[in-house]
Amino acid sequence: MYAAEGDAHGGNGRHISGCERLVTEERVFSILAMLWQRAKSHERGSARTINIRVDAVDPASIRRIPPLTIESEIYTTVSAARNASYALLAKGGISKIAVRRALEAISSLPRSMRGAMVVDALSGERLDALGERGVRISHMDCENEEEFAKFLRNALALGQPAADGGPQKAMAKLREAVVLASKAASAEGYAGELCWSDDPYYPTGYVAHGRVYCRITPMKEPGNPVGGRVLFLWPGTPLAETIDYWQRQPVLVTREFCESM
Ligand code: PML
Repeated sequence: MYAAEGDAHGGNGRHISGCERLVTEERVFSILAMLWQRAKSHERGSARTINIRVDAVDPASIRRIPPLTIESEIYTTVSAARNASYALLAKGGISKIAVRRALEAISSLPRSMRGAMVVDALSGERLDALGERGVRISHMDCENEEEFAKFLRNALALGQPAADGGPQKAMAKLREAVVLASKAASAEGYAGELCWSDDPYYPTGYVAHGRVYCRITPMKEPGNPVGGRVLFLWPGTPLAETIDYWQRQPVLVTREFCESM
């Protein structure tokens, strides 16, 4: 689902909400109602354009993957938090210049993109040619909702910044971000990710590298409505194949894998 304030096709409407689900057919109707509700009563406004696309997925084509391990770091200023992302991404081998270019690219966006920029993990060069649209990671969800929620609650207990608008909102944001980041990390050539929300009242962002998802607060000043996402790839990665995997491969993030790891 993609919901916007105005004309979502022309790109003129301000983004309100986006959501991806992968569910059994019996649940589709109730999920559609939930998506409608979410788009119409979002705290960013009531959407005037809502695109909901439903694709049938062959269960045999679904890839099951474990979630990333969640860590958390809290800083007192945005610059300290952003500086921390250099050290964290360096653990995954991502160069300083690539992180600097990614931080600059997100902070200088005039408005939030629908998808992610894909950037070379060493040179920091943007690799995709998808402009303002970027790459939208799609066709994923978590399996075993209750188990997954328990996993996320444990992670939130690591540190819940008050500025995030309460545990319910943080749970919802974390759920979606961990599912997306885990799928991103399961692609060939993936090196890491840097992201913060376009929600003006949600300053927590994250970096991911290897098998780690590290929440970092505050990645932006309160009230700032622009967020973004950069996916880092190792040089030589077959770009078209990796983007195709991110956009089309059905993936379920499965908590059980995590317990056996
Ligand atoms: C988004 O809203 O698009 C990004 C959410 C980042 C979530 C960070 C977290 O709470 O772990």
